[in-house]
Amino acid sequence: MAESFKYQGQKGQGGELHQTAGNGHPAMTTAQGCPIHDDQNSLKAGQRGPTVLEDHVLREKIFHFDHERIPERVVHARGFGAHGYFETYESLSDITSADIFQRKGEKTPVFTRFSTVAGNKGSPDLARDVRGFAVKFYTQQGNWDLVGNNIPVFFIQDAIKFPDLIHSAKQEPDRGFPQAQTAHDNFWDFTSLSPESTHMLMWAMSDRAIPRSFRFMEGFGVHTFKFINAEGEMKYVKFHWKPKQGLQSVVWNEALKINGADPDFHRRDMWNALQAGDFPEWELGVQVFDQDFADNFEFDVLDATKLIPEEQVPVKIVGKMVLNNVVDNFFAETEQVAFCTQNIVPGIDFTNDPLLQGRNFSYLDTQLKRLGSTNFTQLPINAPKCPMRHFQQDGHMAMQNPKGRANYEPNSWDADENNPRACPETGYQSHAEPMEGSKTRYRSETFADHYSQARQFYISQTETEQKHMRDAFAFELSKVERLAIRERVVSHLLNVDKTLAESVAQELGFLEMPEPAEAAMPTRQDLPVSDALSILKNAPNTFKGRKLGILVSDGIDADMLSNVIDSLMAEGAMFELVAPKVGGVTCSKGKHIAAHQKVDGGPSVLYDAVLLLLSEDGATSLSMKPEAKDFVSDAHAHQKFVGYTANAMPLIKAAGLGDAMDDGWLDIESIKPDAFIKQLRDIRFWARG
Ligand code: HDE
Repeated sequence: MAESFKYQGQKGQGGELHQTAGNGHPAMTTAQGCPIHDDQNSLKAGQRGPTVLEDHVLREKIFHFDHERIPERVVHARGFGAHGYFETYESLSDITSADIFQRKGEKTPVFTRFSTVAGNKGSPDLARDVRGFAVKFYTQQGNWDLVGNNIPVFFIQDAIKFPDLIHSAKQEPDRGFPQAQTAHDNFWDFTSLSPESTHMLMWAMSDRAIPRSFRFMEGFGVHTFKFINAEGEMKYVKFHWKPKQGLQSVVWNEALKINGADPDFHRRDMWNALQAGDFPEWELGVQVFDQDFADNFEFDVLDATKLIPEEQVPVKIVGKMVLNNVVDNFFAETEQVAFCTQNIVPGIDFTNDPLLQGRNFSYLDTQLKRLGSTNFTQLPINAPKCPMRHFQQDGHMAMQNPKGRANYEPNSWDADENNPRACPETGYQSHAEPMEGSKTRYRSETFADHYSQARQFYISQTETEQKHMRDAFAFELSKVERLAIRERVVSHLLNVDKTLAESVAQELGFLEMPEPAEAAMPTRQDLPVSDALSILKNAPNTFKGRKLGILVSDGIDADMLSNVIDSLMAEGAMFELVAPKVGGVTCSKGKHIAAHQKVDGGPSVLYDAVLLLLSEDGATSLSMKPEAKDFVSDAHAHQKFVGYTANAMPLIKAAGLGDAMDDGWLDIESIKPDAFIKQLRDIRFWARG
């Protein structure tokens, strides 16, 4: 099209004089720009007569509505995205020519989407599941997509098994349920018939699979990638994201209840943090190693079911990502963002990890299915922010249509901005890795050890975390109907850790123990504890970014409340007031304060700790309400710190906890609000057991 047309003699460029509704709002129009006279009544033959086919406004509106949905992602359907930037801490030019890692202090825009894997788009956030952690870096040499997870290993070693893995995890095909849960026969049947899954299952049954917030979890590139420097030298690299907020998870019974109380818990948390200006940050770390290390490492670095312990190859921090902006439109950005593992930039390369190789096909293919056109790359969220020019053309919804005559190469047309050429010096070059061998369908024997790192993960956890894992295995397997599948899982656990296997078997009520599964290789007993694998050993020691739920009633001490709030603000923490009525409460001195939640809409599972700030009358009246008793007893059961004053005793007693108050119960009148908030830095009172 020639220069865009400008209306003459009118305000602006778009004929706005015609396009106002006359009341400060712009005019509503059809998609063709025709102003609409009435958007609430269809065109009828007579006041009570039939609607006429001629009604172009109705037809266009309903037609567009009918086509609003696009296929949801086959995995990672439920996600939440945010904008931000990546800041490079130092030049890595000695190991990679990747443009993003050349200049200290440079900022590169990013878009990050977090997700669950198995559930459909409308499933609850707190499913026990792996979380996707996908980052699109809009670098000056093209988009680099680091499409990772919050767990550093994966269930399978070869991409050809992925459709089976996902079929087994999602709803069973005959009944269409269960939704967003691996606690069913098909999943445990498949994984227990695929011993390579054992290591990942340990992570999936750990608290990593029920994070408190996207803000409080790590991310991992999972595969081994390559860094290539300007001289063409190669080093291997594994990518890590470390949350500056610290690591934190919820407990399983809490997760089950959060899913009911607020199925949007994770996305709401991220939205609120971004809106409040509390921008989450992750540092990017790299584990860099050479061929010599790879050759001597106990496991194959191409095997995605294995990690390299940080104690063995330290994680070097090379930059940070800050998320600082919500999307303007969920569909346009979070839904239409198309991550592709094949989106790579000069200086970074793939390895022969057979899982990664398969992914490089899958992501491109899936975007075509989801977004309906090869031109999904032109959508603003997917388009590179650097100059981009090639001879690909046309197709559905082509919107970036170059001018000029040259659309092939080689050509002898003038050198201009529409006539690009390949760049032999600076263009992307694959690492020239020598290749040999017979074409074969074969699983390398270097992939055969399925249990040693599973064991290492288990022994690296604290006792509290190990108990959570045992309970998770027992919970999931209690939902498996076929005894033979339960037994098969336990037969693998026997190869991991005997006490783990026995305690799961006991919880499930086995009458006898199965034999250990036949192992391709014996489990190594010599792998050392790796503290980096535990969440609790890396506890945040801050209440910043966490939320206190304060149960209040009429007649409370306003000074005490404002002291608590001041201490919370100083810590950088958040709070909500939970009251019998959302309209709020009137304090002892007559001051009225609005509440954030009504008590049955603000259960204690939504908070990291709770405070019972009640008048005696308030506590007595709340002690009649089951939801108020649940508020207290759940907080206690989930090993949370509970702050209280003597006035709250009628409610505490009604919740049956009068004799259960341990050191995790803090009388804020005696210890004072400041000390109370400092105590909350421990996050949970695990000693409660
Ligand atoms: Fe994915 N994966 N995946 N995956 N994956 C998709 O792509 C696939 C794997 C991951 O927020 C799909 O756009 C195969 C590992 C994330 O939009 C699909 C294999 C890891 C996301 C796909 C894997 C991931 C996806 C579905 C085995 C961690 C969400 C929709 C070879 C390193 C990205 C889509 C977003 C999404 C295929 C294994 C992470 C079907 C074939 C390992 C974070 O293409």
